[in-house]
Amino acid sequence: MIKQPWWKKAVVYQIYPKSFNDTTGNGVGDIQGIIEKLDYLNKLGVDVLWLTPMYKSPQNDNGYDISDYYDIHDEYGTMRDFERLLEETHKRGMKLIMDIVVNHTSTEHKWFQEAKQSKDNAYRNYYIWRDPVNGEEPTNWKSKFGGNAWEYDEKTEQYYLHLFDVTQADLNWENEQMRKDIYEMMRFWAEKGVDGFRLDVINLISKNQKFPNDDGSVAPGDGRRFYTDGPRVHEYMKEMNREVFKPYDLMTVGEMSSTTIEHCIQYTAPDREELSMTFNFHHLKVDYPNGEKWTVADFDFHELKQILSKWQREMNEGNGWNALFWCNHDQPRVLSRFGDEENYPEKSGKMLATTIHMMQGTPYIYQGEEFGMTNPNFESIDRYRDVESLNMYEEFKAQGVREEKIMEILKQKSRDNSRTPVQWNGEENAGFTKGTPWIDVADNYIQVNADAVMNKENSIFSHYQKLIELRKSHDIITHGDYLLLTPDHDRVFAFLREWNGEQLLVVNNFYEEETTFSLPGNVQMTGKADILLSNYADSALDYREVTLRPYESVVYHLA
Ligand code: TEU
Repeated sequence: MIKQPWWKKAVVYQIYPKSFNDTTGNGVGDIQGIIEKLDYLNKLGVDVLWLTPMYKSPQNDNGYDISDYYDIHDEYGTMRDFERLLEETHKRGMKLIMDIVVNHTSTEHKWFQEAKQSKDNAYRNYYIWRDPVNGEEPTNWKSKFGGNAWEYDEKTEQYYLHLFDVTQADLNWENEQMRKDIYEMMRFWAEKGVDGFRLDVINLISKNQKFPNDDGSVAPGDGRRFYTDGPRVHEYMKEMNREVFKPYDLMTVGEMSSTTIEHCIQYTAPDREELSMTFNFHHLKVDYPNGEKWTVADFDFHELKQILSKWQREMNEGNGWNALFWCNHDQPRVLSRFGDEENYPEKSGKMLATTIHMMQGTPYIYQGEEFGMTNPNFESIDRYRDVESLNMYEEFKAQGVREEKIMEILKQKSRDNSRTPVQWNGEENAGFTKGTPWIDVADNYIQVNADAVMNKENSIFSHYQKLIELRKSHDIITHGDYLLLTPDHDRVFAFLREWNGEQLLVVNNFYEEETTFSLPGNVQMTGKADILLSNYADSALDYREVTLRPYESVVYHLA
C-alpha cells in the first residue's frame, strides 16, 4: 500500500471567527476566543482547523472582501494573536489552514485603489476592465449576489468585473505579475507555518478572454455556471502547486462553485499535482427546484442519494478526493435542512453525521454542527446581515413579492442561517459575547448549546467523537469502494463499503416513519456482523432484514 497523505484520515473543523467566540465584548468573535476553545476542539478529536478569512477587510462580505492580505482584521486581533493561535493549535497536535480569496479583492485593496486611477496605471491590469458594448455592460453575466456582474467607473469610462458583490473586484489571472504577487503572499503565510489553504471559488479565476455573453447553454440545473472551470484554470492550479503547495507540503481544498466530476478528478488526482481535494455543491442543490436557490422547497431525497453516490463512485474511480460536508458558512444548518430539529434532533443529527462520515473523502464539521445547532428562523429582515440575503430581499421587494413570502424564503435559504453565534451555554448571548452580538443569537440557545450536550451520555457531540475515532481505526472508511444499495427506497439511504475482504454496511432511515431495509439479493454478505456505531442502543444485529425506527442509523462491520 503506497503511503497515503495524512489528510486522507483527517477530519477538519470549520471556524467562522466572526461568530465563534468573542473575548473583548465588541460583539464579534476573535482570535483569543478561538484559542480559549482549542481544548474543546481537541476533545472533539478534529485534526485540522479551517479559519474563514481573518485578513484586513471592510467586511462587506464578512472577510471574503480582502483589503490587505498581509494583516489581520483589527476586530479579530493582531498578527501576534494569530501567531499565538498557530502555536497553540500545533502544541495540541492540530493543524491550521487559512481561507484564501484570490478570485477577487476588496475594492479597498491598494491594488484596486491604484488600478482605478487611470487606464495606464501599473495595477490597471490586475483587474478585469472592459469598454462598454453599445453603451452597456460588456456582457450579460450575472453577479452571484444579484444584478449585473459589471460596474461602470466614470473616471476611466470602463466597466470592471465582479462576479460577487460590487465591492469585490475580480482579479485578472492572465496577468503574470499579479499571479507572482499572489504566490509571494501565499508563501508569506506558509513561512509562518500554516498547514494549508481553503481556496475560495478557485475554479472561477480563469475567464474566457473573449468574454462572450451567457447564452443559456449551461442550464443552472446541471450544476455548472457559464464562467466556471475556465480555459486556463488547471494551468494556474499547477503553477500555484509548483510555486507554493509542493515546496511547503500543504494540504489544499478548492471550493468549486458549480463544477463537474471530470474537473474535480483533474483538480485532485495525485499525479495532476494541483489540489489535495475539492468541495462541490451538487448535493446541496437538491432543494433548489430547477437550480433555483431562492424558493421554499423540500429536498429531493432520491436526488440526494444519487448525487452523493455518483461523486463517491466516480471520484474513487478517477483517483480524485472529495471534501465531505453538509454545512458551512454559506449553507443552512443541516439539522434544519435534511434532519428533524423539532422531534428528533439527536437521532437525525447523528444519522446525518454517520451518512457523510462513513463515505470516502475528508469530512468537514462546521462550528456548532457537533452539538446540533439549527437555523435561527429569523422572521424580520432587521435580523439578517448577509450581503447576498439583503440584496435578494431588495430584488424581491422591487419585483413586488410580499414580505411574508420573502421572509419564508430567507428563513430557509439565507446564509445567515449558519452565521449566528456559536451557542456555548444557556447564559446571556449563549456565552458568545458580553457585548451586543453582531448578529442575534438563535432563540433556542437555552436548549441547544455545547454545555448542554458536552458531558451527556450518547450526545451528538460524543457521536462525532466516535465517527472521528472510527476514521482513524478503520482503513476501509478511507480506502473502501462504495456501492449505493437503495437507489429507489423512499426513506432509506444504505450503502456498502468494501476493501480487502472487509465490508461496512451503512443503513440510514432519513425519515420519522418506521421502515425496513432488506439487503439486496445480489450483495454478497454473509456471517455475523459487529455494530460499529448506531444512534439507538439496541439496533438489530441481523443486517439482512432490518426494521428501522425514526432516523435509525446503523453501521455494520464484517471483517
Ligand atoms: O462562496 C462561493 C459561492 O458561490 C457562494 O456564493 C455560495 O455558493 C452561495 O452563497 C450558495 O448559495 C465563497 C464563500 O464561501 C462565500 O462566503 C463568499 O461570499 C463568496 O465565495 C465570495 O467570496
